[in-house]
Amino acid sequence: MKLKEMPDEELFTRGHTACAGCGAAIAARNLIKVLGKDTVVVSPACCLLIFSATYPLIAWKVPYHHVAFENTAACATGMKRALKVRGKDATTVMGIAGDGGTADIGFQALSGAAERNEDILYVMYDNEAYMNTGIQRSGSTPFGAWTTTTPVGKVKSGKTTFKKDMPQIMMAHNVPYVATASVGHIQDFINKFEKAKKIKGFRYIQVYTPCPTGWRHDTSKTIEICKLAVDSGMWTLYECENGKVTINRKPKMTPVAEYLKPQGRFKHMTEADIKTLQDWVLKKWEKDEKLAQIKT
Ligand SMILES: Cc1ncc(C[n+]2csc(CCOP(=O)(O)OP(=O)(O)O)c2C)c(N)n1
Ligand SMILES: [Mg+2]
Repeated sequence: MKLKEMPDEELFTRGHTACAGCGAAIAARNLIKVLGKDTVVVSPACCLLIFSATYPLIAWKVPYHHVAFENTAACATGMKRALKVRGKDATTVMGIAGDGGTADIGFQALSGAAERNEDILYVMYDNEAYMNTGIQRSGSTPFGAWTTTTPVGKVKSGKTTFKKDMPQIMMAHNVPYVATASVGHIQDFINKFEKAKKIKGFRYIQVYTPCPTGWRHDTSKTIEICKLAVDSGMWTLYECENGKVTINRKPKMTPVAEYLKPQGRFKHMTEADIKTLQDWVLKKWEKDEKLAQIKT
């Protein structure tokens, strides 16, 4: 489906309370248009819950289930199996959680569901920290980033370890579909959700969703930052279909410093810190590119 062919009807409606410039809200609005009405959403505590589904108000026009922080993938599994028993196998069941609820706290349920090849779509929207509770670092926070639990001080400044490579961890589960997407590359985003909707078995999409509040950037710069993330190689747009990896957009290898500049969370970083991150990006790209060369 081309962007201009997207239905006008909104299934994630106005009236939600996301911050201006919130990448997660852009993701929710677009992905549910692609998945359509016959979708059940399963989601734990995260910003998305707080801004779109706090009783008695809800922005979703499809069934929405709030579950515990640890068990999104397990609950989505149960939901899908129950629907199947009732003859509603065509319904898409989507678990959607933040990076904290996916890469850290919900990981064991996620890994189990993936290994069993449950017939669900799991979406991690990646704003690179626990935002809803006040910007704490997660396994998905990048090197150098300030968060309230990786403060800037005299001894250490920002996160001292690197971002967990969740897409490749998910690929190692040998599931039918793993992809990364970004709200700044909407056509690619649409293509991936369309594809994921049609595939049977476990599907995982990790979406890059800037957070102006936590990343300390201007609310008008969300999409610009998405482009810089992909151009610099900080975020690889790729997909893995039954083990075959395709790179969807080759990074221009714009210096990572350009990506860091508009974001207050990186402003304390020294030249040495930036070099450490730049070296990591180059290595990461080398690894991603090699994956795409593997013949299946
Ligand atoms: C077991 C458990 N631990 C902690 C919390 C508190 N909590 C709710 S949301 C949240 C942060 C969520 O972070 P993330 O999953 O990245 O989503 P975001 O808020 O960034 O959108 C935390 C720690 C909880 N609800 N349940
Ligand atoms: Mg988060």
